[in-house]
Amino acid sequence: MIRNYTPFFNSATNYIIVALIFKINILLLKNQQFCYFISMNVLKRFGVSIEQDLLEKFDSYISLNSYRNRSEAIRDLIRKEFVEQEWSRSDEFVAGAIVMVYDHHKHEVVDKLLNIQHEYNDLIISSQHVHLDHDNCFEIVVVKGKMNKLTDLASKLKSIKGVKHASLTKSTLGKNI
Ligand code: NI
Repeated sequence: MIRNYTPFFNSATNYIIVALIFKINILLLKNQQFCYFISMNVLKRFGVSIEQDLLEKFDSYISLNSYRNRSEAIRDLIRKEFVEQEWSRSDEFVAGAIVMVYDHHKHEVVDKLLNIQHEYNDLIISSQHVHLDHDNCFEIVVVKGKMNKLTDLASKLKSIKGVKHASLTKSTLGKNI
């Protein structure tokens, strides 16, 4: 008995079917990614009830801060609240910047500032030093790490005699907002 055995990939029709299935799978995969991408960024609308007085104040705030519309201002306020929340949890990883002004002639201030920055070097991403005038220096230290360690570092820098001003700007790594 002669058996007419045809391997699966031996006919043109099978090639076309396999190619079509492959193409459909690729399209489905792309479509899923596309849907996922859209669902991550989709804008949702919701109604807000608010007292007229408060709304008028909010509208003044919007124009004062150059927002294009209320939605943009609300989004920013919500994100700001989330950043505040991150900074309220001591084990949260955050980012920020410490800004300082000091007189470099006074009380070995430069040595002390450098020693502390070396002590916390794992938190410091970069720093920039600007000579404001003959006496005054302006320094920005960009930091990233656990919230409690960043506040420790800022406090230590702030407390050095000769530092005229120091502030910590609290920002975020952006993953949770
Ligand atoms: Ni300087």
